[in-house]
Amino acid sequence: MNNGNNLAFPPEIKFDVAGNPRIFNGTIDLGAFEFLLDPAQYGASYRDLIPYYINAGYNLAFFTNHYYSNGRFEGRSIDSFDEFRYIASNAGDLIGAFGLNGAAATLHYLNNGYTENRSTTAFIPSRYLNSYPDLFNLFAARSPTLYVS
Ligand SMILES: [Ca+2]
Repeated sequence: MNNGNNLAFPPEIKFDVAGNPRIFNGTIDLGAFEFLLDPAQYGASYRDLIPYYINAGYNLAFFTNHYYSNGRFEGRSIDSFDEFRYIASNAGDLIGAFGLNGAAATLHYLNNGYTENRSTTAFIPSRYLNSYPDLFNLFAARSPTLYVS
């Protein structure tokens, strides 16, 4: 508590997820709710929001503002974007460019991949596992409901 930087948060956001004042005793409280929101992950999760982010000059604060002013009331998830599936779905160039850097890949989707109409779901994990018996036996046996399609 009281460890946040007031300048790092948009001033129009005055309440946290629970509806409590974000600035208390003069300093923003860094509660669990604030730690959870990654504006890039939130934004990449919702294609309908990305055009507004672009119109806002590729400003990630748009997503933060949207979540606190609208998204949380609409029941939107803070992160349903699978950045590694995005990388695998564009394996031709993105594996080489990003490897396992999911944060960079997420920004790539927001800043380029969306307008380039890149797929986020072309890679089908269950199909991949079913193609390789050794992988299937290793992973699917552990979580059959996850991997058997
Ligand atoms: Ca994610």
